[in-house]
Amino acid sequence: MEDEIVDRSDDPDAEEKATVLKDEGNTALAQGHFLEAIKSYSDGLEYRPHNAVLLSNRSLAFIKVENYGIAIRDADAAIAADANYAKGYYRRASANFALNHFKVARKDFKAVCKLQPTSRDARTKLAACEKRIREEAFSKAIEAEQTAPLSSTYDPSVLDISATTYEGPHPSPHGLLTDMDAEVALFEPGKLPREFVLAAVETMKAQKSIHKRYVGRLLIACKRYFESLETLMEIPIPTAAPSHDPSATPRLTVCGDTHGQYYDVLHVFERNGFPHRTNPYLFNGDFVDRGSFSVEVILTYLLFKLHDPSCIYLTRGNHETKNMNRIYGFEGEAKHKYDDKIFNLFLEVFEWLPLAAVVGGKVFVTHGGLPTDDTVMLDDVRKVKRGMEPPEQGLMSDLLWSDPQPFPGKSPSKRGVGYAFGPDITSAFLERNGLSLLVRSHEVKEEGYLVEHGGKTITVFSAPNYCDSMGNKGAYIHFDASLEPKFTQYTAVPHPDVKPMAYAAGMGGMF
Ligand SMILES: [Mn+2]
Repeated sequence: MEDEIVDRSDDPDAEEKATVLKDEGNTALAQGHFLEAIKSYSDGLEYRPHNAVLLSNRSLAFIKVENYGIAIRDADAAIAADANYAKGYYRRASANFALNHFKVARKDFKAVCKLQPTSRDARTKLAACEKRIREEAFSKAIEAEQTAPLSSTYDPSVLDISATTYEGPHPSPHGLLTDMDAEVALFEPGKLPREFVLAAVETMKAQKSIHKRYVGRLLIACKRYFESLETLMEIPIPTAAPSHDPSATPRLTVCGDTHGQYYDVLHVFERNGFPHRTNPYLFNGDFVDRGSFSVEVILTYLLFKLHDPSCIYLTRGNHETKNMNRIYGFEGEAKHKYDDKIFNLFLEVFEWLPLAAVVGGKVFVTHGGLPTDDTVMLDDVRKVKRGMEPPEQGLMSDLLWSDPQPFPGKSPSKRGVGYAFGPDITSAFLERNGLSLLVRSHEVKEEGYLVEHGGKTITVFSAPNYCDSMGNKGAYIHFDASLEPKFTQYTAVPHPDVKPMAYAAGMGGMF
């Protein structure tokens, strides 16, 4: 990090000013204005650089924007400033928890329990951490047994659909089928009727659900389909205009994070047309978590994918992962709206999502950013193995987690996974691979997008007013045959009254 640190601790009113800035930070944090909170705490730290409260509060604000790496650094400093300040250990434990470093987190939760022997919350968190360590040990133990994936044993046919109580649509134009083979055949890639997909979208918009039997079939079929794809997709620019708007230039639409904001996704479709082979979309990861309509978002994408694989393309984001889903709501939501098995089928689908795409032969698209190793070629990306959660480090983690930085070179990531890459790294990667542009997502941007690295790196983010509190615009990009990016911005639309992370309650304020 190259932040300028100014020391104003000699200011005669330093104490007072630091307190005012801390209060401002706390107010911003409570309103979900995380970036403003970070700014206020940072300003306060110029007056009181070793204030444990400011450091620990900024650590929490960094956790909120998933910058676990710097959150740990701040918590370290808070603990160094005051070894008896329990929140310092608590923040460090939370950040390590998000990074799957459960044993390290356990040590800090124990310290919190020792400092606050009567705190029920501290004991609950320690217990949650212990549970995670046991689960990890258990899954390592059964890994050796090569158990069959759920998708190969789960049989949706046993799930009965009551013709009298189910209000949602049926995939067959003839309604509810009794011939299960005929039903399975409808869930072949390219076979799922568009009428069913559009009716399902309307049903979910009205907050009604699609039957579990159909969802199960969809997930099993999608897992198989994604498994057949390469890790790196080649996506062409269409040669014909969108059928819904014949006067428009033929284009591909690229969207960034949508994070369970279903009504904003529908708003994009309203403005820009539904996915269709003449109006294809690429959604660049982070479909789920945060927003409480994540099930609706991912089901909509998968339904279109199965209807016509060339109308929508999906890359995996760092939130299409088990640990993030536990913390940020998708696990709770999927289990609430369906059940444990359906959630596990979602995880299997996520594990097989492609990690990157080359658009029009020239534009590299991936969720996070570029690989650490500066010899990496597109062929190496193609060879990345999927079917697993992202490892601690390596190409998959870099693609899912990295962020650009404005200055040259590489730095340790503020997130604690992946790294930060400068304009020189981007230019070298593009040149080495005969590419012209990097498009990535992964970070909220005030305008919905940001162009960096002398025009070579674009961040696109499609969740407006992220978490119902960030005030940012959303954006999407059109790429026509010229491959010149054309941006469209939009603001958030209202949604039913379910707050972000409504299903993440189990983590109780840690994130
Ligand atoms: Mn992300």
